[in-house]
Order: sequence, then C-alpha cells, then structure tokens
Amino acid sequence: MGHAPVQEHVEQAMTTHEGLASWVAEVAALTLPDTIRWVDGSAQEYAELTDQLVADGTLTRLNPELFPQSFAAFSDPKDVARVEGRTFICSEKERDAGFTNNWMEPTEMKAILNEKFAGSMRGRTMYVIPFVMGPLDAQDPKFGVEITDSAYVVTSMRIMANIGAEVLRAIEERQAFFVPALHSVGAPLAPGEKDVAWPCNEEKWIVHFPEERSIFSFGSGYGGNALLGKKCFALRIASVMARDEGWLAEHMLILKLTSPENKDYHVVAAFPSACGKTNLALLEPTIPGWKAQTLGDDINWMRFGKDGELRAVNPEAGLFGVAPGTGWSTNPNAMAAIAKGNSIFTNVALTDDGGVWWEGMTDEVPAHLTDWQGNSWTPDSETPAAHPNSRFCTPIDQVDMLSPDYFSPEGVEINAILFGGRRKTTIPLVTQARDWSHGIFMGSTLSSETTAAATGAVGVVRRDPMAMLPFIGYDAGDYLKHWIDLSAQGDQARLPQIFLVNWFRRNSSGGFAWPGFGENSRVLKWIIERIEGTAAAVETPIGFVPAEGSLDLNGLDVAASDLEDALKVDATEWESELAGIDEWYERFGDSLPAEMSAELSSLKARFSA
Ligand code: GTP
Ligand code: SPV
Ligand code: MN
Repeated sequence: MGHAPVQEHVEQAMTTHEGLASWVAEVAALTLPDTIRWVDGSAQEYAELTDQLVADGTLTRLNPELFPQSFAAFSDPKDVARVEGRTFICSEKERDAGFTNNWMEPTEMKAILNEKFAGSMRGRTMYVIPFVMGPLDAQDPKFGVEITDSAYVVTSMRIMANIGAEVLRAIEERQAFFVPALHSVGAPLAPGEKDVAWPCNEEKWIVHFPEERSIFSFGSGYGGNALLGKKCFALRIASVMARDEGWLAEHMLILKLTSPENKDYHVVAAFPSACGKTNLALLEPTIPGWKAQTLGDDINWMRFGKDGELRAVNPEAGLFGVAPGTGWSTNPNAMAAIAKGNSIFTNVALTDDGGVWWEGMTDEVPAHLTDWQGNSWTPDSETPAAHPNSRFCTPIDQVDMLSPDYFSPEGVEINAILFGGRRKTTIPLVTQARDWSHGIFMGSTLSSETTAAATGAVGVVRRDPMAMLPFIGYDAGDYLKHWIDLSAQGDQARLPQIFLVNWFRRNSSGGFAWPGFGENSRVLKWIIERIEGTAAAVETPIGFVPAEGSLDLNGLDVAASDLEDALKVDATEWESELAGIDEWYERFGDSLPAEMSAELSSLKARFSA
C-alpha cells in the first residue's frame, strides 16, 4: 500500500492551521491508514459511525423502547481497565517524573513509539477529532486534537468532550496551541483480513511528554487509555500546565448544595477511581430541605478568582461512570440520565429484551442474561454478569439535577474540599482538618483499597495523594508543593475548609458501617454546619470529628454499634497508620515539602500527648 491515497485525503481536508495540517500528514505517513476522516461532531456523523460499528459487531444496538439511541460494546477480556504499569511520564529529566510515575528517556521512548505506530493503522480509517476541554468561551480554552483509528473512541469522545467542526474553527481562528494526542488500537489489518469486534494489542503504551504537552496511546481501546481528553489530557498533561500556569487539575467531583435557609455552597471531592465520586456528584439528599445539584463527577480544574476565591470548572461533557452499584435505590439521578438514552455501555450484561443490566442495578436479579463476555448467565453463575469495571458513557446534560453553573466559564466558588478513600478500617466517617496546611497533609496521605478501575490486584491499601496517584504528570513532591504555594494566591479567609471522609469502613460483621449514598447528605450537612460554625465537634489528634448529637441522624435506621464503628478514632489502628505514612513519606526523598514533614511531626506529637 502506497502513501498516495493518504496524501490526497490530507489535501482535500487541509486545515488552515499549519501545525495541525503538518501533524496530521506526518501521522498519516507513519501509521498508513486507508483513509482520513475529519470528525465534525454532527449528529448525522454519529449516526453513521454507530451504524457502522453495529455492522462491524463492535456495538450492539439496545432496544430503543428501553434505552433510546444507546449501544453496548464488549471489549477484549484483556482490555478492561487503565493500565498503570504501562503508563509513562517522559519528562526530559527523570527527576521531574518523580517516584510515582514510570519514566523513560524521551528520545528512547520516541524511537519505540515510532516503531509501534509505523503502519499501525493499515486497513483502517484514521479519524481526526478536534476537541476542547471545558467551555469554548473560556478565557484560555484548552484545545486538543485526538487522532485515532477507533470509531468507538470517536463516538465516546463525542459524549465526553466538546468535539468537531466548531472547535476546529476556533483552533484555526486563533491559530491556537493544541495538545496532539495520538491513539491507535495497534491492530493493523492486512488486505482482505476480517476485523475483530474489539481490536487491540497485547502490548500497551500510554505515554505523555509533559514538556511538549503531547500524548501517545497504543494498544488499548478502553476509556481511560483511549479517550485521551480525559485522564491523559485533563489530568496528566493539565496538571503540568496547571503547575506552570498557577492553577490545579484534580480528580474531583463538583457538587452544589442548597441549605434549607436557601444558602448555596459548592463542594469538591477527590476520591480514587471507583471510590464514589459519580455517586456523590449525583447525590439525592435524604434529609429534608437540602438540595443537591451537580457540576461534575470526575475532573475539576480550579484557579483563584480575582477576589482570592477558589473557583472550579468541569472540563468534561459526559459521565464515564462505573456501572455496578449504580441503581434506582443508590443513584436514581444517574439512572434517570441513562434512561434518556444516547449512551454507550461497555462490558455490561444484556437482558433478553435488549436492555442492559449490571450488579446492583435492580434489587431483583434477572433470571437470564448474556454476560459481558457473551455467555449465557443465570443467578447461579459463578462470575459477575457485568465486568466490575463496566461503564456507562452518558452526556452530562441529561442529568436533571445539573447545575446551570456547569455552563459558566468562570466556574463556581468552592467552600469545602473533601478527600476520601475506600478504607475498611482506621479512617472515620468524617474528620475536619485543623487548617489548610493540615488539610493538604490529609490529601497527601490519602489511602484507599485498589479497585477494578485499573488492572492489577483489587483491595490492596495504597497511598493515593489527592486521589491523583495515577494522574500526577510530574514529581509528586513538587505537586504537593504546588498545592501549598498556590494557596498564597488566595484570600486566606476565603480558603475552603478541608475534610477527610470514608464511606467504606466496616463493622464487626464485615458489612459497611455507614449506609452511604443518599445518606452521605448527613455528612455534607455537618460539613456545611462546620463551615458556618454551628455544628459541634470533638478535637482529636487527627482533626475534628462530629460531637455526639451533631450529626443529623433523624429518620436514619442505623445500629448504634455501626455508628460507633463508622465514627471512632482508634489509637491502635492509627499506630499502624502512622507507620504507613512514615513509609510513604520516605519515598518522596528530598522532594517532600518541609511543611508536610512538619505536619507529620505535629500529628505524632498530638498522639503522644
Ligand atoms: P471513577 O469513575 O473510576 O473515577 O470512580 P468514582 O469515584 O466516580 O466511583 P463511583 O461513584 O462510580 O463508585 C464506585 C463504586 O462505589 C460503585 O460500585 C458504587 O456503587 C460504590 N459506592 C459509591 N458511593 C458509595 C457509598 O456511599 N457507599 C458504598 N458502600 N458504596 C458506594
Ligand atoms: C478512573 O479510572 O478514574 C475513571 C475511569 O474515571 S477512566 O476514564 O477509564 O480512567
Ligand atoms: Mn476517575
């Protein structure tokens, strides 16, 4: 196959942005696709691509009476999650990637990537997707262009980001900088070779060059590895931009709360992958008089406003949520958004009437399903019907409780920052930090049991600073220092209060000590009342915890022993926790900010006092 047809297509679709035109030509010459298609983002194009994916067997069209305009995809069983071990930050200096990232010398990595991408799109269409993360009318919109050989990626990107012709025009008009993000499933087709439903490669490379702000992803079609606007751009590359430009790119939800007194508050929360962000973001409060609206469920870009207030925007346009556990009783707002259709499900189970199902969707388990691997499934089957990391991909504007401020390029002022993890022991339901510096310490020592969102062991406790362990695009110590230094830009009196939460502590019989989900509104109420100075708290070595009677438990049916299990600060548990923190901080070496080691010393001193 020669290059001539490719060149022809490039010339036809030539953009007036020279950098983009030459990058597209360069990628085409390397990857050798059959055709190039510039993605315009239209509904017609989406219909055409989904039709084609259905014909190819990648997508299954769902029963439109149950899920209008919705599809299910089933991945290769070896391509179901992010691959942290295959993810690299290739900064010029190894030191700048830090101990939390895999690193390789950039020219060495480029040589490997050149070899991997050479001819990798043979027999396929190369799609060019202009996109913007966050509002197009932002002061400094963050543009990207993803090149991919996967139509599944194109259709998913259309849900997750603002893509297409209008964005391309904006890039051209400004001759704007864009993050080049190259993706290939790494499965070239020989002439006449029949494609598989989910092409991918055994070998995966998810690579970031932070100084040139570029992304290369090879071998996987799974969300976090392939929808490059999301984790690769909006967290890893954006965290580096944020360091250089004085803002924050965080793995956080954004939630608006209105009190019975009609006062508005905004809360952001950083929980590791599959630890409850989407659920808290779409909270349905169980306590009377409180209202919740969402602004975002996964990624939050924050900067200080002109009055020293911390402001947040969500750069995404969709939800890429964990399906299992999402049900009408636990998360009715997500279910209602999904029920409107226009969604792509990945690795869920199919019902016999052409709908989808996953563990926890309904209390009643269907008598028969087709599981995510295409096998007949009954409640007696020994494996889950849906993969534990199965996902729904749904436009965020289908969420009824979406705050109108989601669309505001200025974002919203933040009153509270929550850090949280999935811990069976040790970490109480809620703890208020003593002050800002102590709050950053809480974030820096955040820990959680690993989940199915990344490949590898599940249920192992690991430190996950600010829930950003897999997403910090530079040295982790520098990242903590950036949090500390940046706050000097803010009005100190307006800095958000910081809290540590844990919905996942277990009782003595191994069950969840706290009911969670909508009942988490009770914890949010206490948090707001702490900000207002009206809720009582007890000072402990680790911070302020609810005083007896200060947490609103009206109408909640929870055993006193469970409550105690959820709330207690246990000195023995903390003894091993302190040892864990010691070990964690040692790994930072010289790059641990002095402020953080001072916080650890004070914590130890408070325990010995
Ligand atoms: P990512 O999209 O991977 O970043 O995850 P996330 O943080 O948005 O997690 P999500 O809200 O999707 O929750 C992951 C899992 O935790 C789901 O199975 C939920 O049902 C479960 N979960 C969420 N909130 C709670 C809670 O308050 N209590 C309990 N017990 N489980 C919860
Ligand atoms: C996560 O793993 O934190 C996710 C899903 O939000 S993914 O976008 O696939 O990374
Ligand atoms: Mn996430």
